[in-house]
Amino acid sequence: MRLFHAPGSPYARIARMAVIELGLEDRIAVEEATLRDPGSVLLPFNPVGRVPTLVLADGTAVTETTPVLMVLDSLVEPPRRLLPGAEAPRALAAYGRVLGMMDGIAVWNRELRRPEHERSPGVIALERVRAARIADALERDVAGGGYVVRDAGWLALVALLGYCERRHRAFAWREGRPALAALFDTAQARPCVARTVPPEGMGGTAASG
Ligand SMILES: N[C@@H](CCC(=O)N[C@@H](CS)C(=O)NCC(=O)O)C(=O)O
Repeated sequence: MRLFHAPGSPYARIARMAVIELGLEDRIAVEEATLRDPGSVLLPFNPVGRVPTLVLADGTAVTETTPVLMVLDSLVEPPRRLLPGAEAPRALAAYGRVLGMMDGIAVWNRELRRPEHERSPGVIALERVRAARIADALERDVAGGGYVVRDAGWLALVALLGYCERRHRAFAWREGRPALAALFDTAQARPCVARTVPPEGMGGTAASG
């Protein structure tokens, strides 16, 4: 199996971290793909052209982070799975909350990558408020004992904060959020985190996500 990623993509980082956490490195080749590039190695497999994309042995290309995690989970014996099931709605809510913030940050970051005269101040303002609102909720969640289990929600949270830390500096996410900062800083020692740190930058180049 082949997992296509881009080094700067927080979504693809979740899948890359999952491969390491689940001990699947000998079964899945992790390969870099360019994005928004008509010559990308990814496009013959996946017309969507987004990462993460997991290409199975029979050529099936699974796109979108959550379906990719579902397949990865299926490759290991329970109880090692990362995605919470419907029987764990709080864990599902925690994962969804982080994905929602990631989507908003991605929109905000995309605006900032446009030439200044093409940016939408309204979109930026909305996403700035959304990000702060969710980050405040996450701070309360973490301070209250949430995001302790290393499941999909934890992986997504670390990938999200790592993206803000290195590729979306417009958002001062640490300010007033000591519990989130402590979780993120502690997580850096974990091999799945240490080995997938995104490059610094704004994102948006064909290769980087
Ligand atoms: N909803 C998708 C989002 C994935 C995504 O947006 N990936 C970005 C990189 S961060 C991408 O591949 N962008 C390329 C493009 O939009 O063409 C998921 O959950 O995987």
